[in-house]
Amino acid sequence: MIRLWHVPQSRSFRVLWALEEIGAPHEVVMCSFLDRSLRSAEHLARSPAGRVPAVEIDGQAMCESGAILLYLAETRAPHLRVAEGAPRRAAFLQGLHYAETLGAHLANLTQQHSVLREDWMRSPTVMRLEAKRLENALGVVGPGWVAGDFSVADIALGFAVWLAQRFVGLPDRAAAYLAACEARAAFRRAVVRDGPAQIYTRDFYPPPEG
Ligand SMILES: N[C@@H](CCC(=O)N[C@@H](CS)C(=O)NCC(=O)O)C(=O)O
Repeated sequence: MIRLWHVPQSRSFRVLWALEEIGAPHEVVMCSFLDRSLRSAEHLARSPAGRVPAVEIDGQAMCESGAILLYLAETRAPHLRVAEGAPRRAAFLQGLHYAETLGAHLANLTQQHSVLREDWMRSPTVMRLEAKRLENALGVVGPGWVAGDFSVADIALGFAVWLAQRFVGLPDRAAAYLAACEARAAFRRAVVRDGPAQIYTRDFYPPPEG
């Protein structure tokens, strides 16, 4: 049995979506950023930085979403990855990791807009800069799947684009890519299972004027 520690709207959505694509038996442990549960000794043993996703899988603990996606594909869904030596391998790896180029901007924007509660804690400069950098980074995304066929790289990247629309207007190609992700039944099932909003309470967080 696979066990996933999950917080709604976080990177653990990637694993939830992958599990829906694969149809692997699993259990979801719903967690919260609002209590101290991710800082418990038990959780830190699974995820030393106290984050999600964390999984127990095949008798091991894993806590990096990209690594979990790749491991799931390798062990349970070879059709969702491009094998070593295959022609689209480079594109596959590139897409899987490019998701975290977007992820870095998304994490900064989330911290500025949502985690920091008081205006005086926030930096309008950082908010504008990160939104611009995110917009630029989205310019190369889509409209087709990363490596020809749908793969776990699209789960990593699709999640990032899904979040990005909360902070910037998506370029047309990225919007078409997101629409293709949202059309997948497994994505829609994962959205239903994601749980009540915990991080984002607004659809759009515009950069401050200036
Ligand atoms: N590189 C990790 C990052 C995991 C991560 O930062 N998760 C965030 C949610 S998206 C988290 O748990 N944050 C809680 C915290 O920083 O305390 C991955 O891709 O899984």
